[in-house]
Amino acid sequence: MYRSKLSLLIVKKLSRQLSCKTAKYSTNPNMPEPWVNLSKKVLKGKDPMEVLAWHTAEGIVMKPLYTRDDTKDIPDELPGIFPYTRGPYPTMYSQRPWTIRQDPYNNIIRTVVEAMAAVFGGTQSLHTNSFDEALALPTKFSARIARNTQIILQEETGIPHIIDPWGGSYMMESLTNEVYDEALKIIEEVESMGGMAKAVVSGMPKLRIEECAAKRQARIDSGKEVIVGVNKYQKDKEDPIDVLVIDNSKVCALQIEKLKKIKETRDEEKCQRALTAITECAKTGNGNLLGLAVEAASARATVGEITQAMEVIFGRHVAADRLVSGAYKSEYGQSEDLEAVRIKVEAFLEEEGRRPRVLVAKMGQDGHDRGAKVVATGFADLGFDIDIGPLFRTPDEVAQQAVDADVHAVGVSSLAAAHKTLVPQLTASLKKLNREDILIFVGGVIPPQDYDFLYKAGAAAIFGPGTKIPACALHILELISKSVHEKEKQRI
Ligand code: B12
Repeated sequence: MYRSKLSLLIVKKLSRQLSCKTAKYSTNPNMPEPWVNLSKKVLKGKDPMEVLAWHTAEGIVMKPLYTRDDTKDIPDELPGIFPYTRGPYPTMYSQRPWTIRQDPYNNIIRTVVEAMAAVFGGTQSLHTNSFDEALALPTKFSARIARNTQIILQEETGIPHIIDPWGGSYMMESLTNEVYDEALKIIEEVESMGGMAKAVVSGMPKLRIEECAAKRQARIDSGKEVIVGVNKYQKDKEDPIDVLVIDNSKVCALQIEKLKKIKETRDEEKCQRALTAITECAKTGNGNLLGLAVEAASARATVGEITQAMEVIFGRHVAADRLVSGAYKSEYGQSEDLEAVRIKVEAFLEEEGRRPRVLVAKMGQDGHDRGAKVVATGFADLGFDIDIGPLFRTPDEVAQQAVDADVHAVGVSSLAAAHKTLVPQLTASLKKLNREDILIFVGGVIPPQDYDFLYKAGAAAIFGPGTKIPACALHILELISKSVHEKEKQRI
């Protein structure tokens, strides 16, 4: 109920801001008479529905008061459980940095706040992260806490039983409005490019995401944005924490076994016919590729075979690797930290005749490229020469690219837990090419208990989530300088 003059003012201001049309009282009869009378008194005789109702940025009419009657006509079979009338918004990783490895129990608190925000916003699909998310796949212990976060919100707090708990909040609605306006600008920009498909081909959406990630990293690294336990209130020493260990080779053997069984037991002729139909459709353009892919999958063709059937005609997509430039440095602002690294990079250039050169590589089936791009952008802004490899490379391909570009080091970004397989293979590939002198360092989601293994397998340094880029760059520069000097000594 809006009793105070302040709330009235706020609502009026909001109404103006959102340029709302007022909804018709007659279409919303469920407002109890005593409330209407009281409101009229406060509003000096004006109809509350005329004065107080407004449209949200999404165009939903918000009445000044909701009662139980408002939900009585809502069908039970609405998606989600309780009547979520603010629209279907799946929520995952929105408006958040990322779950953090340092002082990881803080993630439980972050997740509660984020989950509550999502529920307040009327989400219909909620993902709550496990507190050990930046270390590995969740354990049963951490997954249970993540799950219980949802159940507690659902069954203990009562929040989901209120249609719009923040209804009337100036802050919420003006923020929503801001998001709406900003999103609309991007949508219009995409439209002006000829639609999303064309925008994707141009690389624009990806570049924007990367720019945003690089800026955020700069805000965190410079301490402008506080992450408790990472850039403020850090612990002197991180406590060891139990993480889920998965035996990669066992999973790989099981998967191969499963594929073998499928191929042995399927109707091979039917499957091949379905795959040929896909290739034919790709060639002639006649037919529906998606429908044919479904048919092939029903005939037990694998995803690899289905995409292969198209690849013979279309080729395979390789994303263009363009690097955002300047975003990290400009967001970080003038600082001694950055200047110190930059001066050392310039000194290296002076001494060696070229800048420290690093290939940032992604191997295997790991498609997480944000960290790799953030690091590449940050390093380039600090004066490094950066090559960035495409996704899904084999260790041999990465080694070849490293040798061709004559880099000082390969920075492997690994988030999908294949580091124990791929890093030793990369070491072997470089050795095969007689370039063991090229340093390997690794970044990403690497559980601390794997560090020793990786050092033994050839990694010169390891950097996890929360890595501060200037410190990391300085460390790598020192390693490169040391290795270059050793090489020179050997030559003499
Ligand atoms: C965002 C995200 C996604 C996005 C990725 C979008 C993209 N284009 O990158 C989406 C939603 C697509 C996704 C998909 C999947 N994901 Co995911 N994802 C994440 C998440 C939440 C954040 C990763 C991220 O971008 N962080 C922000 C960047 C800036 O940080 P960063 O990469 O860690 O980089 C920092 C450091 O690590 C380091 N660094 C990183 N690389 C390098 C390289 C060098 C050279 C150096 C010096 C430093 C360095 O410096 C950076 C700055 O500090 C992580 C969990 C987490 N909190 O880390 C899971 C996570 C990586 N995903 C995971 C999984 C399982 C998946 C899926 C398999 C899920 C599924 N079943 O489909 C798929 C796989 C997709 C694929 N093909 O790889 C798991 C991997 C499990 C593991 N390692 O054991 C994680 C760890 C979550 C978890 N605990 O379960 N994911």
